[in-house]
Parts: sequence; structure tokens; C-alpha cells
Amino acid sequence: METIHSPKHALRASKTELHGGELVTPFECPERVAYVLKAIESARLGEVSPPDDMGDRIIREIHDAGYLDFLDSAWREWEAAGCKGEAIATVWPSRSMPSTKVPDFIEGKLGYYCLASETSISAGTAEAAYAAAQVALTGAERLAKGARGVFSLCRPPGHHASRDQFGGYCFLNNAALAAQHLRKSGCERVVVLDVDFHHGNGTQQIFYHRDDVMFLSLHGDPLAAFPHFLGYADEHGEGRGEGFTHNYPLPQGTPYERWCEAFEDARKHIVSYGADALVVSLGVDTFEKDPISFFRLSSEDYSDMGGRIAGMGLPSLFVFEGGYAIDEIGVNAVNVLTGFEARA
Ligand code: 7XA
Ligand code: ZN
Repeated sequence: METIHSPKHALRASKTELHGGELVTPFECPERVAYVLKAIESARLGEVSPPDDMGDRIIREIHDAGYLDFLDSAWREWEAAGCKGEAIATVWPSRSMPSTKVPDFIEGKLGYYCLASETSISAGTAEAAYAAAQVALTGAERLAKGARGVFSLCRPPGHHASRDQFGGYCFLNNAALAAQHLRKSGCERVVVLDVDFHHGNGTQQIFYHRDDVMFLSLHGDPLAAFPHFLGYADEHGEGRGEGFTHNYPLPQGTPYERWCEAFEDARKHIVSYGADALVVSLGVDTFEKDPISFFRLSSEDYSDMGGRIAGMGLPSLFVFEGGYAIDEIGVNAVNVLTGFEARA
């Protein structure tokens, strides 16, 4: 299987994450990619190629223009305001002050365009996010040209990024961009299956009113897990999108057998939808040793997961999302891909 990868991911190297009331070194760090590349090489998965620059047409279809301008200028404006640390949102248009005005000053803009304050904006963040988007779009283009399976090794990840908000380590929604590109390349129906531990709130929001992209997510119950405010089982889509969103919130300690029950239900929806292509939001933070999650999948389970995904018989693009157990992140991600190839 071909992997698409850009060294520009390393431009996203923020020093601070707000975690447990402290500023810590981010879990979502550049080393994650180095470990995955090493595992790709050890497993002889296949060629690692750079992305093409596919421009910003699809990015502008998925994301809000004001939000994209904000991402481009946020770090400059933060520095110009004399701020010394990294840019962290501290104030929001919350329930008691639901303004829709976009403030001029960077402090207000950050609150307007941010959904969660653990994620700081640092020098190079916008460039890295753009490169990750190109990695996803290039993977989608390979699928559109006939590839059966491709791995887009995106970093920073994307599935929490909504049309106009960043957070949860995400800035541009790589999986949504890939799905949109597939739609524009002739696929009538595209599925995004999100197997990251966290609910893909951004992807759900982007496609919530659409029937041409089905979104399904298996994740930690938002009552107990980030992002807390989306991802419940009673969210099914709205308008034309009614019936095209399916959420499987799962409890603390979920073992692979329980995860598979949810997967099998999701699989039935995917098969009856009659999709032309599948985008998998591939996070491996469902792993038993992940430091910020609570499922109990083992490294071997990821091989089986890949086989089950291949069993649906769809051209599949794997878009990398989360996973923070750094020693095993590579083997877990690559197990999904080799498991897929063994059954594809
Ligand atoms: O898939 N998303 C992630 O892996 C990032 C989740 C961020 C959690 C932050 C909780 N304070
Ligand atoms: Zn995650």
C-alpha cells in the first residue's frame, strides 16, 4: 500500500497543551510520525510518496473563508499583540453571551474560531495543517484514479476541525477534504468511517445535512470522553442528511469484542448505502495503553480491524488521526493497513 507523507508536518511543533490544569508538552507531537514511518519500513508496507499540491479549491468548499484567513494570520496577530506564549483561547461566545460577531482583536478571534482550549496555535501550525490537507487530498486522488487502498499519513490530525473551528489538536478536516474530493471526482456516495477513540465532531458537523457522504463513528461515550458535546447515539443527521449519521458511543474499558459488535452494525449501514469509496479516520488511541483514552484494544486487534474494513470491498483511504502510545503507535497503525491488504 502506498503512503502519502509530507515532512512539513514537523512545522507543527507546539510546546504547550493545556492538560489537567497544567501546560504540558503536547501528546500530539512530531515524533508520532517518525514512529509510524519506521513501522511502515519494517513491515515493507510499500512506497512513501510526497503529496502533490492540489491547491485550496476543496479546502474552501469545506471550510469557512473567515476561518481560513484566521488560521493564516493567527500566529502573526498573536505575536504582534505582544503575547509571549503560544496562542490559547480563553474566552468564548458561550450560552450566556451567544454573539455571532467576529471580534477584531486576536483574543476574541481565537475564542470565536476555537472549540477547545487544550490546542495552542504556534509558529508553523497553518503551514503544517495545509500540508496535511494536501496529504489527504493526494490520497483521495490516488483512490479516484483506481487505487484500492492508500494511507494518508496526516499530521496534524483533522476530525475535530469543523467548518469554522479548530481544537482537539485539529485545524483542517483532512478526512472531510478527502471525502469531498472523492465526491468531486465522480464518486456518487462516499462513507467516512471514524475509528479513532474520539468522536469526529468536525466531520459530523460538516456532513450533517448531506446525504451524499455518510458519517459513522465508534468512540468513547462523550458523557465521559472528549469532545463531550457531540457524538451521541440520537444524532442521525438533519434535512437531506437525516439517517446518514450513525454514532456508537462506547463505555469505559470497551474490549475489542464489544467494539466489533458496534463495527458490525456500522458495516450493515455502509453496505446498504451502496458507497463507491470509503474514507477511514484512522486513530489508534483505542489502544489499551493509550495515555488519554479508555478502550482496551491490543496490537493484534488492529490487524483484525484492517481485515474487517477490507471485507466491505470498498476502495479505502486511511487518513491518520490520533494515537499517543508512542512506542506502539507505528505497529498499531501499520497492523490495520497490513490487515486490510491481507484481505483486500
Ligand atoms: O482524536 N482526537 C484526539 O486524539 C485528540 C483529543 C484531545 C483530547 C483533549 C482532552 N483534554
Ligand atoms: Zn483521538
